[in-house]
Amino acid sequence: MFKILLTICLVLVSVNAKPQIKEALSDEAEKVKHTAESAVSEIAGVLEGCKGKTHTLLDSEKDACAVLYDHSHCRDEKIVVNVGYTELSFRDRNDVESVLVKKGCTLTLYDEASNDVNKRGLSYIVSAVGKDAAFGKTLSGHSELESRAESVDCKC
Ligand SMILES: [Ca+2]
Ligand SMILES: [Ca+2]
Repeated sequence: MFKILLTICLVLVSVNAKPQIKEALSDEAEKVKHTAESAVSEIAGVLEGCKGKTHTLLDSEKDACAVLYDHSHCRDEKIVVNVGYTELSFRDRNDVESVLVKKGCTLTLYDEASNDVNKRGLSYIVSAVGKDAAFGKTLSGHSELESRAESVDCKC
């Protein structure tokens, strides 16, 4: 879309403008183009946020099992959970939007928190079993418990 507008703009400029104006406009267009390209690569960086993501604690701590993030694409870390069952603090509940699971481990997210597994409601599993690196996933929608998890169970 931007490129089309830019093209139209440049065509109009080249048809009508005097040489000096044409040059000035062309400089402006170059700047706008550069800004737009930076924005595009920044967005791409965010969207690829979980890809190839690592975490020092997942690499160094034997018990560290998964990282929970406040936002999509593994942005804004909330907590690192260890192997076993963890109830999220009230601050972190219904707020997790992406996760990074240590290679060889499996994270189960639950809609509710309860010592009784049958009372935890809907669950969603993110598995990094068979992966050769940590596996990140953006939770998307109701069934993947986007911003809904209140407890997690992590196994390796
Ligand atoms: Ca959030
Ligand atoms: Ca919930």
